[in-house]
Amino acid sequence: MTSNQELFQHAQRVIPGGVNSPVRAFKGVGGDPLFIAKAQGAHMYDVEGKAYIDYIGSWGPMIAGHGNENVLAAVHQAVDMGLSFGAPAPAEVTLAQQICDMIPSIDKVRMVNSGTEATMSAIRLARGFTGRNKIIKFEGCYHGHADSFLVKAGSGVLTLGIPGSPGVPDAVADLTLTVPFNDLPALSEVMSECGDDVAAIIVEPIAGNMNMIEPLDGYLQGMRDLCDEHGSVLIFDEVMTGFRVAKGGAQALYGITPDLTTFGKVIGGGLPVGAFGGRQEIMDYIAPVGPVYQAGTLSGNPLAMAAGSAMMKEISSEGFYQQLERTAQRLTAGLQAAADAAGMAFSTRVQGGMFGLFFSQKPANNFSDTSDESVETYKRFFHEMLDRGVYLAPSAYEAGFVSSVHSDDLIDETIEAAKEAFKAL
Ligand code: KE4
Repeated sequence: MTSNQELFQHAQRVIPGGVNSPVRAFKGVGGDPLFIAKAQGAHMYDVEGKAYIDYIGSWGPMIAGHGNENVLAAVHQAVDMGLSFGAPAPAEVTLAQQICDMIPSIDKVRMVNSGTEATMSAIRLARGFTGRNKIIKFEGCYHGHADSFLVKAGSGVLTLGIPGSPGVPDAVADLTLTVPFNDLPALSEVMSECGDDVAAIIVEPIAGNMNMIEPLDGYLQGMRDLCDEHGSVLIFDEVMTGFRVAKGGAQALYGITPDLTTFGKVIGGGLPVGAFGGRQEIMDYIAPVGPVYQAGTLSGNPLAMAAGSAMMKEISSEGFYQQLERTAQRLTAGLQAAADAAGMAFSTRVQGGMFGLFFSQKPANNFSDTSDESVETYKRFFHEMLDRGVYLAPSAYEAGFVSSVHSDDLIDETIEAAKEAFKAL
């Protein structure tokens, strides 16, 4: 049996950092990553055979648990029909129709292969549709790794972007304005300065990449109003919140209609799928109907479409979200009670099957609210829980996820582990 350590040493020789996505490397919590051999239900099993109750769920897709029999059956059936055609296939139409039926703001949707592709394409579409170049994003929100998003707030009112990563040209970063999340006056000020040059405002309607931060009352409506006032496209990046916080996503939860929405994760059922969609007037600007080019060899891949379509059926089953919310609330209430009993400064947030854990008396409302001390405490908590067979997000800046197969017994087992972990901190 190859150990986690042996695998990690080999992986680092042939893959940068030994991982194919940075967060997996445990840099956010310290220590070395585990290599997962298999996953079933609410559990993952590392290559040394140790079981973990899984609260990342592949960062959101595994909302019906690992190895859901209906999703697997759909993929097995599709495998025998062919792996990829590079030509239209019925499954693409099925999934597109399901998304249009479930999300009222969407008339048409284009499939891609990742959340990054979805947000990158949505920004290009908004620029093509408006003829403008500037975009606005929010500090602490993550929209994938396209150049336009790897930008941090510059100084000054206009918060002109500066590259957030080597390799992002200044010329690109200059077009991205970054504003604090949940600060409507700051957004209004920027829009009053240059709103008529802003192609789009892109936002995670619930920010899940700086832990879990919900919009303050009126914030999203204010954003909607500013876009209407200046003719900018409002893009809800629901790659994480879509079909996760509610069946209709965050836009259903808050009753706000974006112009475009991006998806990923759940809609692929675990296979590589992203999508962007919105009202027909904008979506018909995309090639081949319109002039904005966007393409992909594996977009609409038949296996991925089969998995995604089966997943859409799964989450549409009676009572799916009521049970998911009950499970997540049982978890967060139990963790809060355990933390209180241990005298820990601790708070939580929960919506649908998504939750955030904060080592502070109250949850954060924006990126700057997160203290170094709370991050350090989270790191220790992560390892205390991992040692007890509970796999949380390996970063204090991530949200957590439950699935429909996280039973009450597994939630209670998690809470018992937390009682010991809090004492050990
Ligand atoms: P992908 O390109 O990783 O499929 O999606 C990018 C993306 C876009 N928008 C939002 C709101 C997202 O959360 C993401 C990706 N989420 C991270 C987890 N916070 C993926 C995990 C990773 O980077 O490995």
